[in-house]
Amino acid sequence: MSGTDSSQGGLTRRSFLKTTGAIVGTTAVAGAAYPTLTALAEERQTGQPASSEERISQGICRPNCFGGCRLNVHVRDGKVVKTSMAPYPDEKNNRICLRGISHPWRIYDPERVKYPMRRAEGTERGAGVWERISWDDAINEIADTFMRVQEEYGPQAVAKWSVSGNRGMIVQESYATLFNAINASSIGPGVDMANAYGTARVTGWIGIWSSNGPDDLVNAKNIFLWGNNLTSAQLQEWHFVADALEAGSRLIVIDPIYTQIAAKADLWVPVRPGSDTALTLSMMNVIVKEDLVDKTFLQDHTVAPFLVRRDTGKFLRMSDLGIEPTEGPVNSATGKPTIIDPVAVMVDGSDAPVPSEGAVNPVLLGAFTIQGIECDTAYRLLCDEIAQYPPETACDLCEVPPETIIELAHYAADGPVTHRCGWGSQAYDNGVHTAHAGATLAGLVGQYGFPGASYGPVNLGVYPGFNTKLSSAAGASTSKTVSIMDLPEVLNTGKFLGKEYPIKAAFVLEGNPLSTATNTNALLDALPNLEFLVTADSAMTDTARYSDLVLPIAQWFECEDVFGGRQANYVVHNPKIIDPLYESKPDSEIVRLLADKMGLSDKVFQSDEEWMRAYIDTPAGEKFGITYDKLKEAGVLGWHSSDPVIRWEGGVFTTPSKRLEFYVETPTLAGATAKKLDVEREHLPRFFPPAEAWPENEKYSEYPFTLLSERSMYMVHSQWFGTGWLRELDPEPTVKINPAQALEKGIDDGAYVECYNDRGRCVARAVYSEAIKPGTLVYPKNWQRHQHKAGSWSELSSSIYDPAAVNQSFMDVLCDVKVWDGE
Ligand SMILES: Nc1nc2c(c(=O)[nH]1)N[C@H]1C(S)=C(S)[C@@H](COP(=O)(O)OP(=O)(O)OC[C@H]3O[C@@H](n4cnc5c(=O)[nH]c(N)nc54)[C@H](O)[C@@H]3O)O[C@H]1N2
Ligand SMILES: Nc1nc2c(c(=O)[nH]1)N[C@H]1C(S)=C(S)[C@@H](COP(=O)(O)OP(=O)(O)OC[C@H]3O[C@@H](n4cnc5c(=O)[nH]c(N)nc54)[C@H](O)[C@@H]3O)O[C@H]1N2
Ligand code: SF4
Ligand SMILES: [Mo]
Repeated sequence: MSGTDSSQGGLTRRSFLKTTGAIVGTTAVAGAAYPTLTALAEERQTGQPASSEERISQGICRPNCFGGCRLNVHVRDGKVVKTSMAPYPDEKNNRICLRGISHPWRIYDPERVKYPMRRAEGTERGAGVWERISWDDAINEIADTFMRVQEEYGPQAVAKWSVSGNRGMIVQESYATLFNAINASSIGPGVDMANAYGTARVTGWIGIWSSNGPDDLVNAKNIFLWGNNLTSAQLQEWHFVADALEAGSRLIVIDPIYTQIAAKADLWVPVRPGSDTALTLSMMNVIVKEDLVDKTFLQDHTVAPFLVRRDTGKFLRMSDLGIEPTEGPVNSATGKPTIIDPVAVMVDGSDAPVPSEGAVNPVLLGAFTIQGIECDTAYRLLCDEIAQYPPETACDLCEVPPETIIELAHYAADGPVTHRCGWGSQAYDNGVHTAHAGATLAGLVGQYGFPGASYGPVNLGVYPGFNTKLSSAAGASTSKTVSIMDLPEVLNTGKFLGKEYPIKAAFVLEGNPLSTATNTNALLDALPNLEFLVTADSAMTDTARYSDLVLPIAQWFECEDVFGGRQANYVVHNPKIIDPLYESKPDSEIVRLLADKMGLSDKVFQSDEEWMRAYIDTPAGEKFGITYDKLKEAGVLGWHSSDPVIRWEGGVFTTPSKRLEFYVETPTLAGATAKKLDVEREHLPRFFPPAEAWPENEKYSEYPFTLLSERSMYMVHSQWFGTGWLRELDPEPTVKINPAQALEKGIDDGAYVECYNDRGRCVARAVYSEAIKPGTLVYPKNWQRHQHKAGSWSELSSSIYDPAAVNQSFMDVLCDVKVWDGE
């Protein structure tokens, strides 16, 4: 049982319950008898009452785990008694996990937020003393405060603050519409962007992640998993890997930790945390040295032969040589003709440059001075970079023996090869370069565009038929997105990008940033500058606990929504299966109430059905035969053939040149940030050590452990944190430590230890694990603060990020560990 509900930071259970009005949670979690569930169990034991017939409806499970599993929701006497797997039309997508079967607990969780609640007057934020209020009062207070704050400080002073918590479309659309209408700021979540931008700047953008479909793994001869703990974090995908292993694929896992999936691998490579880019550059070094490159692919499908000007770092264009650009077809977006100004390349035997398209056998490796302009081929620049990483040198950086680097290079060149980059190696400062390097490595050996060959994180099929412009139809917000890493500074100074930028009120939805973000002490220190913080959630999360107002939202089976994409290429309808419990309301209704109160009723749809129709019934959707009526009738409709998705077929990319642009001509920022981008360092994949977790860092002698997080299969981020059925299996926060190092520190297996650095601390139960690389500590992330004896993991990480990706550095963290003294 979850007996870890300790007192800390004012957020004690007892103070939480000590309220003026009626309040959420009359049953203690610790050791409690869970009345609702006990009642359900009793009902089951005594057999199904004759009067109660089971009704089964299909819904969709939709946390951000990429799964998107269809579920049968079994209802008896108006109560959800069970959830089970519901089939997709193609059985390869059928699955459910332990979280999926524990929805009844989540729905009837005695700790669920049941009523709108306001922080009791005169109490501190986070003190946990709440007053139950009416919906009218809650809506009036939010609307009045938002209008007052905008009047006083400008429209940007209200911020929409979401992270990744739910993939329902109407929830997202409805809030986006409202916050666009009032020109609110957004807080950028700063998650997952380093591998997204690292790959996109090389291959071009086609949605956030773009590897081949998981059912294509079986076509790969060699599968590399780079920091991708698939058996915990994409467990819905494991069966595709198992199929591939059965079909004879070789599995190579690159991870500092001997994870469950590493145990299934043919080769496990315990790379030093934060050094994948050095390893990848070294593999390329071997590939070039041994001439394993795919020369034709490099010439025809990459920018390798493009000439790069030494003076500007830009591609040499024919216009630089006096050849006037010509007009191409009209661009439908701008209504203007495209300008065709080909990039110059050299071809064998010629002494003058020619346009790249149509050039036969262009020179890959060379330096030229053309009309006085000094140039190198992009491939030469790449080779110069990778020449710095022979295996003997790289070994010192990545702790992988030279012979293993050579072996890895041979596997990477032996196609078809699939590389899956997870989110581990990108969660460091400069993480964007791991994906930039990886995407380049795959191109060097031509591993794109055919079955079994791809580089990227998971494939997320994003249905192209939805009207994704709906929420900004009347205009996008004129205010900015402020990344969560910049937020403390913006709140503290009232400035952003050098200008006045006060943010005074925020509305948190689909996120629990005070648990899931980095450096939460810096956030907590800055939040007093916010006059008003509202959270709409069904769980009393860290963020809800720190808010001024908490709104109870209807959970997924209590309202209608639509879901598209993720790891099955289907659009799924989720009907309202039971009525919203207690006083909870669907998010879209909350939006309507707020809009009404703020005089914006005409900006929002007056019913979910209208919203769904406007979102689903599009000309693009019609081409797929998908309409709201058909979807509601069928429950699930496919939009892709049952063949695996293959990305970049024919070696055609979505970059400006349609080629693989491992040399990035114009590196850009991934989002609005106060930081400047050093363009020079971003053209090519380069190794930069982590900003903090590296021996050269001065903090290293004091804090010698690199603190890594893992995804627990018992939670999706912080969701399911209070689910009793899962807490019986996984009762409290833990941290894995290598036994040899634990002994040195006098730490017994199972003892409470304190992990700490100069930013914060966290107390958890030590678990001896030989699977842990010495020098690292590994914790399952996103337990709530009150579930720890003291502190919280998110206190230890820093706000470090690099502007190319605007991504949080979850793993770039140093700390030390000691036996907890009970304080
Ligand atoms: N159960 C569950 N599933 C989830 C989630 C969840 O919270 N719970 N979250 C979902 C989301 S939003 C995401 S983004 C994905 C994340 O999916 P994954 O990235 O697969 O998940 P992690 O558990 O973070 O795994 C990262 C792995 O990287 C390793 N690692 C750390 N540093 C390095 C390094 O420098 N190099 C290499 N090669 N490896 C390193 C870690 O040891 C770990 O095994 O999971 C999704 N699925
Ligand atoms: N240490 C560490 N921290 C990490 C990471 C890591 O690797 N290590 N990974 C990061 C990554 S990749 C991610 S994506 C983030 C995820 O971070 P978050 O998205 O903040 O994580 P969740 O716990 O899923 O929070 C979602 C919240 O939304 C609520 N919610 C669910 N459905 C709905 C809905 O329909 N409406 C409303 N209003 N609320 C809803 C849930 O109850 C939950 O409290 O975590 C990041 N945090
Ligand atoms: S939590 Fe994810 S993997 Fe589990 S049932 Fe739900 S969607 Fe599927
Ligand atoms: Mo994520």
